[in-house]
Amino acid sequence: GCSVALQGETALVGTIWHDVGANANQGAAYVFSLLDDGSPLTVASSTPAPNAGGWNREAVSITLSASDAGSGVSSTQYRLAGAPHWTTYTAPFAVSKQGLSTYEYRSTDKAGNVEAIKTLKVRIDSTYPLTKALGNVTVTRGRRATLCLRVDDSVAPQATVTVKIYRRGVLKKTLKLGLRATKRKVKYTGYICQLPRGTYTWKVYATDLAGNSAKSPGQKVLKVK
Ligand SMILES: [Ca+2]
Ligand SMILES: [Ca+2]
Repeated sequence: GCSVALQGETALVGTIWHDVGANANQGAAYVFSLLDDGSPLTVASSTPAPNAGGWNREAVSITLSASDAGSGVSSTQYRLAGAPHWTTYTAPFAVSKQGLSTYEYRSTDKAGNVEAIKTLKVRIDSTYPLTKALGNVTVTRGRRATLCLRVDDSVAPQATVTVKIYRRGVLKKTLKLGLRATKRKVKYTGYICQLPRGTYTWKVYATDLAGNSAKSPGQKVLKVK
């Protein structure tokens, strides 16, 4: 006898003619079972797509697309990571929870091969940060100023912070503080002040990881003497 390994979606029915005793050319039909030992492949995508840091500013729709080179996809399932039960995927589903949601998903083919579980992380932040300047500052020209500030955000653990210094509404200096942890005081001492003597206003701007910017920057007075 012989065995034949086939991968494919098309059933194969063969007719093999062979001699059986005196009755030459007696026919016998054989049905070959198709071999499928490959798992399906599922790809998850978010609409709208997240930004480069993996964040969305609004609810997203999750699409699971499955394919199988052998017997074909039987079902696709998903669940929140750690949840006891799988949900059968039938159509794109919405995620609107603020913060991080981790989903697991997988597909099964018609031969019973189960795909290894994959993970999808969805990060949503729809709120803008709040900024505070924590005190008026006095600095001698040519010396370091100490600027104390704070950024609060209900979701984002970090925000990109910028301080802008104005005189009578005219921007005189921009200080880029980069990514800073939210919900804690920031004491910035990196600015050597070369502004002319006088009274200024310093304002704190922040943009969270999803791209939401503070609406009304916190501000205090800066005196250069
Ligand atoms: Ca397969
Ligand atoms: Ca936020």
